[in-house]
Amino acid sequence: MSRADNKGYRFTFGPWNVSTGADMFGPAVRRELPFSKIIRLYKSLGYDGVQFHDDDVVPADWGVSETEKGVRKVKRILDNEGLFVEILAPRLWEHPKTIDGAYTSNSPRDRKYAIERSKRCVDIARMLETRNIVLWLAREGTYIREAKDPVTAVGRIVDAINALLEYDSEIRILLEAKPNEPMDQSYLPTAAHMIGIAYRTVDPDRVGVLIESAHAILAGLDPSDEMAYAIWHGKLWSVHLNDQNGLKFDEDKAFGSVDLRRAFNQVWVLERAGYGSQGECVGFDVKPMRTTKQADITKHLANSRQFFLDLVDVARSLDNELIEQLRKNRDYEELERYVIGALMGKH
Ligand code: XUL
Ligand code: MN
Repeated sequence: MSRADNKGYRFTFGPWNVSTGADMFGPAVRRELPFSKIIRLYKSLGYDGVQFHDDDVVPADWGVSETEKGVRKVKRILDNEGLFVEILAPRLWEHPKTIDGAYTSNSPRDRKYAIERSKRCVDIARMLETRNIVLWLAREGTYIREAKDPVTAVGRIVDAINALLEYDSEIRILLEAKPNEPMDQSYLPTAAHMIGIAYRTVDPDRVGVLIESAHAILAGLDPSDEMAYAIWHGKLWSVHLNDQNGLKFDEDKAFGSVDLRRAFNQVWVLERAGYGSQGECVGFDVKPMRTTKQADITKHLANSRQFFLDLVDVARSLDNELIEQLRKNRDYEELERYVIGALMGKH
């Protein structure tokens, strides 16, 4: 599929998005596809690049030379498929040493582990030729407020980001906010919190955000306004598009599958901002339904991309002069009819 089929956008997803359906209440319902098979699906699904966690590439406990060898092997597979790597993220929430958080753990030994593991993630990223490190601060928060000192915690997160910026002068940090899950409350629960600390790091120009639709919705915010806020700061460097049906666990539903108008507004804000012109990718973070059969394990990815492209068509079909006129006349009833009509294919 060419860039024209993708309407100028570059699409990415991570191997974890081809999931087996295991959840808190039950085991896998689909076979796990080996990495070599997942990688071969990308191009046929119309995707251009891959998002990785560090241990999607090589196991976290491998030594230096083993790691280098393993990463080179993955790079070869990617090159053969014509795929680039968009982002690398250290999976800091599964290790026994990150039970009480990573950068904000109360244990100095565990905080040290988290920084060392993140530096190793930077090394893997550089070998895979990406400068983009995503930090989803999964366990940086508390189950009970009294468990950690919240002021110290913010400082510790900034110190960790600084350590990575100083470790490699080329990398960029993309902070991914999520207000809860797995924690009861996360520190830095929204993109705006993240952008706030970005300016207090040693190199603010290398710290931005990745905004996930569902995470913004879980914070009670509209994802398109969150994206607009980051765009204004010049800090929207990636997105994880998906959808979410109300305030519950992070559902990672197919993009546009719950609220089409909310999805349209995300596409529209990205379109108007020329998102992608600086190399930014349209990433998805979506799960198949648990009921999905093995043969359909990638349908949610095909659908999410298609819904995005169809909404690009809607955005491009709008009469901007008419919209400005309706805004000027404060005729928002007519503006609503016009937008809903466009979404229903009426003009
Ligand atoms: C978790 C989530 C992560 C990040 C990458 O909710 O979204 O998969 O996107 O670590
Ligand atoms: Mn995500």
